[in-house]
Amino acid sequence: MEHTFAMIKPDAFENADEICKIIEGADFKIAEKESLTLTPAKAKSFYGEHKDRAFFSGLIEFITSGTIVAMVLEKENAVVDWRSLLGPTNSKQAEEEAPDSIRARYGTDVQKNAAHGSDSPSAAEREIKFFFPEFDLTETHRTSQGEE
Ligand code: RTP
Ligand code: MG
Repeated sequence: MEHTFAMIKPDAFENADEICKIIEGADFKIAEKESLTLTPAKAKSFYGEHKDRAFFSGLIEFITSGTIVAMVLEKENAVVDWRSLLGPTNSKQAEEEAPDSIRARYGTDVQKNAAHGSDSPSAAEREIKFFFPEFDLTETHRTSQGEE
């Protein structure tokens, strides 16, 4: 069973419950879920790979502007399947190419794009540990958040 890291960004926080229903409807288990507001330091560390990009300061301002929901998703092929459910990075492009995707439905543009997904299994491991240091990646957590 594979795990990936998902984050609902501040622009879509008001739609978080609806997005979680879509995630579970697509056969993912939400193994961990936590709402929080990122500090600028934590946001810069999380998005460190983009530190030299022109959009970095705008990204940090956006991602720290409100509450986010950090989640661990569990499913066969979780990394690729979650990126596919998200759609293209740019929500405007997503509206054209993948109108049912989460970024098409809940995002606005190339920055305000509703949600994040790890882009590889190694990124997933790093990002899960970043938010949930105690999480056991070797275990299968068959129940959704709130159930036991
Ligand atoms: P993410 O990491 O959030 O899942 O998105 P991604 O892989 O599809 O895109 P990435 O290249 O990793 O970019 C990270 C986030 O930075 C913002 N961004 N702004 N203004 C811009 O041109 C621009 N480009 C990217 C987006 O919020 C993007 O998701
Ligand atoms: Mg990325």
